[in-house]
Amino acid sequence: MSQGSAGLAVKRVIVALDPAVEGDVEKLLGIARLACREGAGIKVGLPMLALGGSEAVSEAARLCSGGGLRVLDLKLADIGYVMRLAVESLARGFDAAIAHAFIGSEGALEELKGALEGMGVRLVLVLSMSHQGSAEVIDPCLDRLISVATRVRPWGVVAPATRPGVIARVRSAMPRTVIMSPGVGAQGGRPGDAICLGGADYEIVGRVVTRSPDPVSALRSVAGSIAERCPERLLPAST
Ligand code: NUP
Repeated sequence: MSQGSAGLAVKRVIVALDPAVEGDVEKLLGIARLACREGAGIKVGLPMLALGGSEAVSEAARLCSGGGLRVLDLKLADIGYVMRLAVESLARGFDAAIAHAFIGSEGALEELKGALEGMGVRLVLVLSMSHQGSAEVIDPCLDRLISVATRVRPWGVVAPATRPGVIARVRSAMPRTVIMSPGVGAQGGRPGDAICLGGADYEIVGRVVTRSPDPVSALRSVAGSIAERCPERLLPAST
């Protein structure tokens, strides 16, 4: 593995900042800075909102304003009007916001996309999830979810690092859409499976980095495994 491919690989790793208790919030905000400087960026969601409030959510985005992708993961699944209210108060300062594809376009995703566009925030749609229960309802509908996404034309989609075959299906149906893949490490996905086997653009890693006594080394180690497995896939991500 060359220094060059390790450097490119680390720019494909997004760190999920999910505090478990209120006392974690400050520590994770510290990791936000490093994840944006060293890695591809950060993802924050309901645990940060619940334990740190909307101030902590905005602070995470602010800490990364010098560079790095800032993804707001509320996995929105509501009517357009309500999602618009939610993103207008929470998504400022973020580069992208995640919603579920299964809610459909008319009255929901079209309106959300319009609201986000007005704020300069890009839409990311969940097409499949990393946990096993995704096989119960979501995965049997994958083709329909892809067809919703093809109509809505989000900037990115979420597909699971725990099932690279699903990512590969999404990649072949949506060759130019950014794919982000959670489930690496704590949920059993091997670092590199999503990018090297599935064709994802980014791997999302939470606990492996945030619960490590040495988050920088943990981040580099995930990147090192990706770089070792498929250096040829690591041209800079298109965005
Ligand atoms: O399918 C999904 N699975 C998943 O784990 C979609 C997600 N957005 N996530 C998120 O990725 C989850 O909310 C968490 O923030 C992160 C995974 O964290 P970890 O299992 O690496 O700690």
